[in-house]
Amino acid sequence: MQKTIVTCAITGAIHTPTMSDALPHTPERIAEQAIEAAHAGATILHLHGRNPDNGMPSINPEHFTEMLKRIKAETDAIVNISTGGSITMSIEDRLAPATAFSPEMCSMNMGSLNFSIHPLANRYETWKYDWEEPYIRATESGIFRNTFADIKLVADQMGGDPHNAKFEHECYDVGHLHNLAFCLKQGMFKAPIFLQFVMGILGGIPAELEHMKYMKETADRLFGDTYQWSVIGAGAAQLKMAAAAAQMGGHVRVGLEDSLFIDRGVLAKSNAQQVEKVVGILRDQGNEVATPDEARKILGLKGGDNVAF
Ligand code: KMH
Ligand code: ZN
Repeated sequence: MQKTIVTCAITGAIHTPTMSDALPHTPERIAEQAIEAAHAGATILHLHGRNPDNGMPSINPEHFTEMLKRIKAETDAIVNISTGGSITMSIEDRLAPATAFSPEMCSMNMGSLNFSIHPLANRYETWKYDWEEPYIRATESGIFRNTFADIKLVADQMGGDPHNAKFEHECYDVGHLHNLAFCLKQGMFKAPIFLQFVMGILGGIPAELEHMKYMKETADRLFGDTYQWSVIGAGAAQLKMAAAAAQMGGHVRVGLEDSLFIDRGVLAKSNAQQVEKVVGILRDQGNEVATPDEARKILGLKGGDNVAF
């Protein structure tokens, strides 16, 4: 059986500092948690930046420089830099960190959606920083914009020379797989493609096993044997979806970007704690975790020496 690639998404742009003390928001803490996650078995580290003063999502390359250097010095993990930024940012701004550091991988969001986290706002009475509550509530009327022109821009900037990055194609619903099939026909991406089924975000497909099966069947029909796939079960669905995906030949993604929890109602202490737990589940059910070099072969990556950090 093919080995399982474990992605860990360390901080993201969904959760805010009030929601968990474990969520890292300085370059030092993001680097520390990423390194611990890699040592616990994470093959790919999916990274966003944060402003160290207040934890706001950031695309300022200054907030990436030190963390990327430390991660590269202390791990062999594959670095994947988000081009999703946060849903309020323009596509040009969202590209800034990936174009500055030329990682082996970067994310690529395959369609627009009502990416909404506004129900979370009612769980908190006080907030650490003033920006957090309006940021969360504003998603009720926000759209995470990823038009075909936006997708083409990311493909043009990151897919060919000089960056030659492999994309993590974030697909939040079945239609996004069809968007990707259309783009492939235009010659925008090289095989093997790496799909990330993002399940359980309000505005996207729910995290249910029937839906995962249908996403996989659709991908089989559209992409044949030219693709690899992984799953994000957002929130409480994280480990259930990961375990099921691995049994179906898929890869898995965990991390505090997608879920703050380690168990029902129990906040995770760190990203590494989630990685340890999923690696244990994978081993118990007979899946072997891929090393970074094994994943580089599976995904056809350019190699960790060909990055700009
Ligand atoms: N936070 C995930 C649900 C990106 O960074 O491009 C989606 C994501 C997007 O990871
Ligand atoms: Zn992300």
